[in-house]
Amino acid sequence: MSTTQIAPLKPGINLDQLCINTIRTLSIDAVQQAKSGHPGTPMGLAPLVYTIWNRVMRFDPQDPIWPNRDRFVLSNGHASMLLWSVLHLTKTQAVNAEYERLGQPSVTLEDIRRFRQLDSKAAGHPEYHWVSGVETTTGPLGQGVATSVGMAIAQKWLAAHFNMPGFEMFDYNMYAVCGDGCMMEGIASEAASLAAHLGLDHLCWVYDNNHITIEGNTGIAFTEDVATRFLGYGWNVLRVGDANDTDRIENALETFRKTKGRPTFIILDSHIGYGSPNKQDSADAHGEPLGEEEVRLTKRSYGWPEDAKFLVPDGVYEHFEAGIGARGATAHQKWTQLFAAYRAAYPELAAQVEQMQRRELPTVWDRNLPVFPADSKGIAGRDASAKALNVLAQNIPWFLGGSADLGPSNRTRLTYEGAGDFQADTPTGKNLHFGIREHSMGAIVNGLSLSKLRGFGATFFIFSDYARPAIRLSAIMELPTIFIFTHDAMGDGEDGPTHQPVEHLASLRAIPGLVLLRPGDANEVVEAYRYVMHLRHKPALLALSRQSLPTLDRTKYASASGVARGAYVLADAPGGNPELILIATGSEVSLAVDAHEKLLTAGIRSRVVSMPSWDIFDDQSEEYKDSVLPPNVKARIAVEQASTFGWERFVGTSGRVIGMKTFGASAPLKELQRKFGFEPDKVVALAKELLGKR
Ligand SMILES: Cc1ncc(C[n+]2csc(CCOP(=O)(O)OP(=O)(O)O)c2C)c(N)n1
Ligand SMILES: [Mg+2]
Repeated sequence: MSTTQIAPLKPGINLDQLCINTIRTLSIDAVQQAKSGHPGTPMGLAPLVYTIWNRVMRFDPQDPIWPNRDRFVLSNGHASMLLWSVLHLTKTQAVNAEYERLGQPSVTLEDIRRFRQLDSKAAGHPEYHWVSGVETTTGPLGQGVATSVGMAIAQKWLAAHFNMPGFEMFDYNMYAVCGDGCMMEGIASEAASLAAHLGLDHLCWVYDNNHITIEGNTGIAFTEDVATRFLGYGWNVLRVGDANDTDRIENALETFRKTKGRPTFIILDSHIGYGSPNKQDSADAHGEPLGEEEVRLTKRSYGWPEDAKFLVPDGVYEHFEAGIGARGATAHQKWTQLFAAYRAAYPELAAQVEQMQRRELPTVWDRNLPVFPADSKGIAGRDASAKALNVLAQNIPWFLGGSADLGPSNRTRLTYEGAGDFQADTPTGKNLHFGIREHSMGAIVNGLSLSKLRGFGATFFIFSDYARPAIRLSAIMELPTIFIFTHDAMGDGEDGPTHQPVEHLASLRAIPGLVLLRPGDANEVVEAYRYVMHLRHKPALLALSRQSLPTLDRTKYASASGVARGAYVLADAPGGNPELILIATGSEVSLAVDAHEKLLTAGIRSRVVSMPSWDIFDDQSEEYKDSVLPPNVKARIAVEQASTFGWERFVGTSGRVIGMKTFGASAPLKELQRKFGFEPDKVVALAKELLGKR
């Protein structure tokens, strides 16, 4: 490693201070070199992060995915240089997506020199799947703290499920650092309220009370009493009046660890840009380089060599090794020994721990998944989903979730005996109650996924808007989080336009990596779950109907297993060779089938393609795609009760789309179907028009 090794700056120098100033100056130098980034908060929070990492956290840099490690979340992700510095200084090791240790550091000094440059591990903000040791992606303010609540719920569940007398397999703590921005964001309030309700006493948030955001002093927009607010939620609120006082920080963290029954909130009074003679305590220190001259002046104030850049003085790596390195290795080793004894005593539970860590499924995960007989009346997507969920949750011990107060409507409640509710005094429960907090629900289920649980969150599809930033992060992080959204179209009828999604399918299909499925009947719902359960590094979103959908006769039409290919030929012209293709999703599949039967009777060779997932279909071979949508068949109609946006890619320039161009309306579903043209005869008429056969 190419470090500039210089002897300790002053004989007898305090090693703690040397490490803290190393974090500060690495941050300053990286931002200066990149000509972009946020130096001020790393300068202010270096003592905090140093104390948490080197004095308190049980984290083994040699194995950053050890299951019982303490978790550290930097919710004010713009201060990423804090994380890059400690990951580097602790020599945290890299792990790949297959959970193998690569024998190389997670963040090198070269990465830090190349902060914010292409392929550097030291990216602008902490990126979960990109850098080992980053527990969750942060940057959108508030997400990190809310995600930490999901991690804390996971810790409670894991402890309740796995710990046995004499075997404390899961007792880790969560530390989340956040700033004024996180405190202002609504998602943090939602999550804080739930965290206290659930008594998540392994959770500690440290609030960087520096009174500065981008536009200046927080006095311009944020004058609430944060301490009183958190007391009101039911948190244990502590204050540390001097962010440079590592002993007081350590004391507060010790109080946290001793506090039972509620989470801890530490208000840390700090100075953004600490040590910079002209920029300390000003918004100028927030998001731009200090400038060459100010860098010198600042280094002088730290007693640092003014010309040294990216300096890691002798003794610093060693001090981290003696601190977090030794403590983490010992704790990890003890845990590994304990786990060996645990495996002997509780082989099944131990096997579960191991499967979970690799995101594997138990061998019997799909036993008893329902198969639905043909039924013209059928059942609703949400009801088919309820049956699947209840089977999956019984087969997969670590599969759990809940709704944002819409469980009875979403049909996501796990009703089998023993499923239970997750509450402070019943932490083995598998029904989570998020309350009406969709945004934090999204972040919390991500937190469950990050903790290797298989979590789902549910609400009406329309309110995916309220959870969208967290859904997006699940995709960026490549987490197998499951979002179950019901009332996916006009089926919400009388509730009217505020409750009828229109643009949601299009906008969520636009999120890279998110697998969206809109199954067309009960058997497609089951097949959708079958597909989703195999995902290890992608989130999935199920858009399900509120109303009954006919269960198609699969002896007449193709098997629902076609869902696994995203789109499949459900019904075809006799002998194939269609002249027209109807493409439909979800509730419009049976409508397309009805139109298809009428077209056949009229002598038109039509084909129905059920397309539950654009995303999965996109991943199929060209050959398969062409077999479903033969390029020479230009007469195509897509039918979907949603914005027509994007369907051109499947119907082409000579095809048509029956979809929504406006918001919906408040009326019974039948009338809405008539008003907006979702009737078999409309499809038939359009088909004839397209083929010139009026
Ligand atoms: C949801 C969201 N909105 C806006 C931003 C842009 N942004 C980044 S940092 C910041 C100010 C944050 O202030 P604070 O948390 O006090 O951080 P400090 O300046 O003290 O480091 C803003 C508005 C963001 N990252 N996320
Ligand atoms: Mg601030």
